[in-house]
Amino acid sequence: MQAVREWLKQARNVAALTGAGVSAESGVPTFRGNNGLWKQRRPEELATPGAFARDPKLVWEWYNWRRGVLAEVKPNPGHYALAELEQRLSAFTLITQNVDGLHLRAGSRNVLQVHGSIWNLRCLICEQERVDRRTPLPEIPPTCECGGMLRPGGVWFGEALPRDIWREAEAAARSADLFLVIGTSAVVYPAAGLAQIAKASGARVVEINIEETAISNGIDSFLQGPSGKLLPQLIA
Ligand code: BJW
Ligand code: ZN
Repeated sequence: MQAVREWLKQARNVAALTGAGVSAESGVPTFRGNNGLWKQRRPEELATPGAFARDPKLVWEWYNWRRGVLAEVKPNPGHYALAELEQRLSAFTLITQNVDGLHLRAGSRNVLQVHGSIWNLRCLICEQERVDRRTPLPEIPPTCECGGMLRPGGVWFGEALPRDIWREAEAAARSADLFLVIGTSAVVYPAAGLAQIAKASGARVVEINIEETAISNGIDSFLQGPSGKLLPQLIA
């Protein structure tokens, strides 16, 4: 921890990649943890265009449940520590795989939501996007004024990430001299590849997680523990 604090002090350009683990202490279930499985279904069975085409109501029930959970929770000290870090540093980019919006609620401003937002809905026919924060939604699946079915706005398996946001994320990974990887299993690409991009571009890579992950070997430091505890310690 002491060495990482020093690296943070020396760093001119810091980027962080967060995953579901950063919101776990707020009470948001992770995707691959023991409590992450909704009705025993893996995310690969629900977060795909094929699953939605087969059974839109089932996929919407999953999202309705998650939206309901999110309506009840608050950012935790880990989210607030990252917002504070942005205030202190001249260059800080927060790249998040999370669709929950908790970083924004904690006050982070330079946030790249590479997997979109759970509060955005998109029409399958006219492709118009809208924000809808109602929980539960009054109608499942919800429909657009044009009559088309609305889908959740997040990025599913097999879909491209939003192009401009992804470009910014890659650029942030390339220009960082310190790259933090927090609360992600680092198995979902291309987001997980940002750590390798940062490393190859010369950054120190530090991981914060309660357990080792797919990228823990070959990074500069692994801090084991909950991010809601370790992030406030790191910036203290
Ligand atoms: C704590 C903690 C605490 C707990 N403190 N830590 C084979 C090889 C490589 C890639 C592929 C492949 N086959 C297919 C692919 C591509 C695929 C992929 O990566 N698949 C792998 C699973 C194999 N990727 C894609 O399809 C992506 N698109 C793509 O590649 O497009 C190509 C393309 C180009 C051009 C045209 C068309 C296509 C898209 C991926 C989209 C992922 N979507 C989801 C759903 C988002 C919407 C929603 O939320 O509803 O994103 S799936 C889900 O996984 C979600 C998450 O963002 C993502 C990552 O999960 P995350 O955040 O890491 O969560 P967990 O649960 O896995 O981990 C939590 C971690 O926290 C754990 O490590 C815990 O230990 C830790 N933790 N408590 C700190 N208190
Ligand atoms: Zn429409």
